[in-house]
Amino acid sequence: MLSDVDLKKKAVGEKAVEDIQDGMTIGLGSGSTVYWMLKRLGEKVQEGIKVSGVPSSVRTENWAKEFGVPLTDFSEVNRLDLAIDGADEIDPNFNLIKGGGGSLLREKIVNQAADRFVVVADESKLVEELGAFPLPIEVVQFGWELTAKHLESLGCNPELRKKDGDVFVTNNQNYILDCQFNSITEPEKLHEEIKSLVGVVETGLFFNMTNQVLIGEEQGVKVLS
Ligand code: ABF
Repeated sequence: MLSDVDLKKKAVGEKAVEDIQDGMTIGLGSGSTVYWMLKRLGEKVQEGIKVSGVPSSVRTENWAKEFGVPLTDFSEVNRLDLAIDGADEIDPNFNLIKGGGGSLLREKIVNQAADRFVVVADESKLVEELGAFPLPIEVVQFGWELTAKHLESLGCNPELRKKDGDVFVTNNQNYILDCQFNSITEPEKLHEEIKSLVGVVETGLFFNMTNQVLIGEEQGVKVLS
């Protein structure tokens, strides 16, 4: 039995597939809403649509294989027609916090390679201002303690992400520091400040990238563009 939130994720993930045309190359995002997009896309492949996707995480790659979505990579394509991905927070200017699932680096690479980037989310992800969700920052393992100290000077309290009691390691063999900023009024400025710190690989701040947001809500799917 699917929960109300899962039903909203399913509806919005499936809705996003309606934009996918025969012959497209697709950026395949990560997360539980994208799961439903992949499941529906697999059904369309069964019905005969020809697509190929670049996965933004190993988990997405495994789901795509499970659902029969053909895969490609950046050795074969250098542009994507459309990327579809989830988010942890979405502000009114379509600035995003992403990375709750630990895949932010590949997500940003994939989403930036797309001509159109569509975010799929349940209504709980809509916020007036970014920051309540701790900002995920991918850092190299070497000297992460020093990188955390530098981040503290920017006004957050970095937490090394753990999973099942062990330190979480990303698909790129890096660590994630989750940084609670509470209020992020200038995402681009904060992103640049963080990226200037040696040891930082990428931040979970996504701006000037999102073309459309599909929101799953009680009444159905709302399209924000
Ligand atoms: C992914 O979607 C991540 O960036 C993010 O953590 C996740 C959250 O979305 P969902 O609620 O669909 O799991 O892209």
